[in-house]
Amino acid sequence: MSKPSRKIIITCAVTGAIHTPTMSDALPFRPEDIARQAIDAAKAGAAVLHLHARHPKNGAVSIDSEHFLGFLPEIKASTNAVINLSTGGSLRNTVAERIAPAKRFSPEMCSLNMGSMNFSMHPLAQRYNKWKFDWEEPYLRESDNYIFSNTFRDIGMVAEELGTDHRIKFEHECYDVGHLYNLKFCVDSGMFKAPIFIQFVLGILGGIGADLENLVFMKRTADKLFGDQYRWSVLGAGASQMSLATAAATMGGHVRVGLEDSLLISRGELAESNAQQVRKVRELLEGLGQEIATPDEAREILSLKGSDAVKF
Ligand code: KMH
Ligand code: ZN
Repeated sequence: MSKPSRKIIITCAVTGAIHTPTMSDALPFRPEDIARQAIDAAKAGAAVLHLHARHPKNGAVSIDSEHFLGFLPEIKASTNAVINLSTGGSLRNTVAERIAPAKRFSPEMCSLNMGSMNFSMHPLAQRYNKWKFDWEEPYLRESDNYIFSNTFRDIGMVAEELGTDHRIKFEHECYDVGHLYNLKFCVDSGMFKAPIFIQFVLGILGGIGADLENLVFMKRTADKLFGDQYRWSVLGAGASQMSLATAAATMGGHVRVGLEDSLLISRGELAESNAQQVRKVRELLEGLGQEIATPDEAREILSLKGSDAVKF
């Protein structure tokens, strides 16, 4: 069985690549706004900040290292939070292109998506008829025809170029039960060292649905495959965010919130910031008697290399 850690790591995923500026004024895309919201989220209790870049002018998703440079140094200077860079920030780019920022900045953590899949946001396009920027509607509509490609060869390359060469710890994004078996194959092949850190991703169109039975099934499968050699967290997309986070925490897991995964603070009500979501989940968990991990405690739980080993 996976060993429940005493303290709970809150990850905050600040902006992502799913939502677009029309959907919420709170979604940060200018570097100064990404930095401010990330710093506020850390102050509110997030030990890990999962970060994507955006084009500063129009919020289009970006994997350009220069765009990351617009906020990484400021966040590092103002917080002790663990920085986790996304390697999944674009459905249109190869994995080799997607890992370029992580190779340059060598953060403590990176996401690593554990399988190829449909990953579609096209139903979101129907909810809006006026857009802030021209790129948003086609970006969402065309996602019904993209494959989010993360082959075994891709995963092997990321393991070597980021894991081995840079000692980066992965947030293994598992969107379905098959992804846990992909991960098991990779662990058995010697690609990753224990404790591995699994993010159960529930509620993406293309992956497993966001409900408690599925979370229990994912966890039971991971227990069977990895025993006590893994730590885990849950990301519930959209309205399931807070209820699945609370369930995960009571089941011995860690939690992820943030505007990347949900724009809401409660059903039908937009969040005003990432920090508001962090404060809410923190209050829910502390109300249940749980303790929240500091960044240094998260480093210990996940066996991270430390913030002095990053390159930004
Ligand atoms: N956007 C989430 C559903 C990544 O950045 O690599 C998954 C994610 C992927 O965070
Ligand atoms: Zn992400």
